[in-house]
Amino acid sequence: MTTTTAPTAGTLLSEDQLAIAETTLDFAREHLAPHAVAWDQDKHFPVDVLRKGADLGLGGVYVREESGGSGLTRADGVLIFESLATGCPSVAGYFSIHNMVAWMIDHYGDDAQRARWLPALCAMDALGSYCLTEPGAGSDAAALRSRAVRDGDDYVLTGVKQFISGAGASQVYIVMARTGEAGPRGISAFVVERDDPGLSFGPDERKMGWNAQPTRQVILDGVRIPAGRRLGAEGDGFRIAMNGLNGGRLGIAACSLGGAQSALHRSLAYLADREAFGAPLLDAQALQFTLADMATELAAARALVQQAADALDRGAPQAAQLCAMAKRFATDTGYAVADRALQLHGGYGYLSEYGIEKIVRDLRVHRILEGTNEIMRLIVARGLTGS
Ligand code: FAD
Ligand code: 2MC
Repeated sequence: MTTTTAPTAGTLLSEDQLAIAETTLDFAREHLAPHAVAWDQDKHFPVDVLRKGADLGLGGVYVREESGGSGLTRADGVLIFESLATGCPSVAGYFSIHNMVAWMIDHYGDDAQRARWLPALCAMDALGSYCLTEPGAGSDAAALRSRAVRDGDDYVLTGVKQFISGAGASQVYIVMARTGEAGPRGISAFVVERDDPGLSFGPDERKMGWNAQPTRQVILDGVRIPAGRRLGAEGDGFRIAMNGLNGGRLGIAACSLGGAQSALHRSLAYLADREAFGAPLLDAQALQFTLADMATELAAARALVQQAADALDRGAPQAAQLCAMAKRFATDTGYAVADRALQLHGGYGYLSEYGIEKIVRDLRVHRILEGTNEIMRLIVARGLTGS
């Protein structure tokens, strides 16, 4: 059964983009979807499958080709992350975070930094994590308290980072830490490696969803790193972190589209097969209208995500606002669509083996991480009011 809504439904897609989406959809169908429920139940982080994805260029999606990446655009990236999420939103979400880290090193790093980390990141022989949130500073990220103190040719980092995706499994950690005054301008970005003495991890958090990847504290206890591990200038760390998140938010938005798209497809197949009152449930117009609304809302969200990706590619001044709009709208819409898919499956939607409740649980956190949807509204409102 085909639907008019899918990652490939955008009318403005080029031949290359259609090929990218098809290749990634095939990867998701073959390597992610068949295992997604088991990985969720076993809390298994499929690092071997991530490396298979890297063979297709998924480890450095928007790392420049001269740096060893795929050199694709954000508009390509959202197709990729939506396609991956049709197989497993949790694994797709991790791919998106890893790519945010790789892009930040390519974009803000110097030649030595790119040479040190990007080959392994692009091959996904090394995984990346992004460390902004702290126990006392989530939405108000500029209030972070981790410190990096200059000591000769080194920095010494001390603090705790909370909720870090991939922590423990990743080799490369971009850590935002305070080097100066209070507020956003006193923050710098650093690359910490897993083997650096003084780095340790909290226990893997027990979560509602996103179980196919670890979430742990990253604990920095006097981690001494050479000054050459600083990304960009002192005091630039908050800007670097925010610019990374603009693209990251699009990745999460796209993952919501993919998860919801999969839930919609499954609902169509289920209702065609399921009989009640002497006919397939798909014949009931009330349910057809529900499906029509789900497809329409996904198409609208996809259009906004693609518009925001295009704005980011062009460096448009309103790109950050559009990324926030897209993240807010696509993650709320994706969650609502997945929840309706669960309802359409009746009691079976509530059972783990159908995979629908897992999509709902995975998509719930997209409304929280990479900036809550309240913070997305704050960003949009500041853009509107000029505050
Ligand atoms: P708080 O900031 O305490 O917010 C609590 C509530 O208040 C929220 O509803 C929030 O929207 C609301 N609120 C706060 N301020 C305002 C305001 N001004 N106006 C209106 N409402 C407001 N972080 C990383 O750095 N790296 C990661 O890899 C990472 N991965 C994560 C993975 C998971 C599974 C989870 C759950 C979180 C992850 N995070 C990560 C952290 C995530 O980004 C934060 O949880 C999020 O930014 C919110 O911060 P908080 O949890 O401290 O909530
Ligand atoms: N893009 C580019 N620059 C940005 C930006 C963005 N999206 N957001 C802020 N900035 C700049 C801003 O322009 C300003 O620059 P300048 O000093 O040159 O004027 C600077 O950053 C400080 O910004 P604000 O004055 O707006 O800072 P404030 O503290 O008032 O608010 C806020 C910033 C709330 C927008 C920011 O703290 C935020 O986005 N919070 C949410 C935190 C978040 O998203 N965490 C996600 C963690 S990662 C994760 O969850 C994963 C799963 C990986």
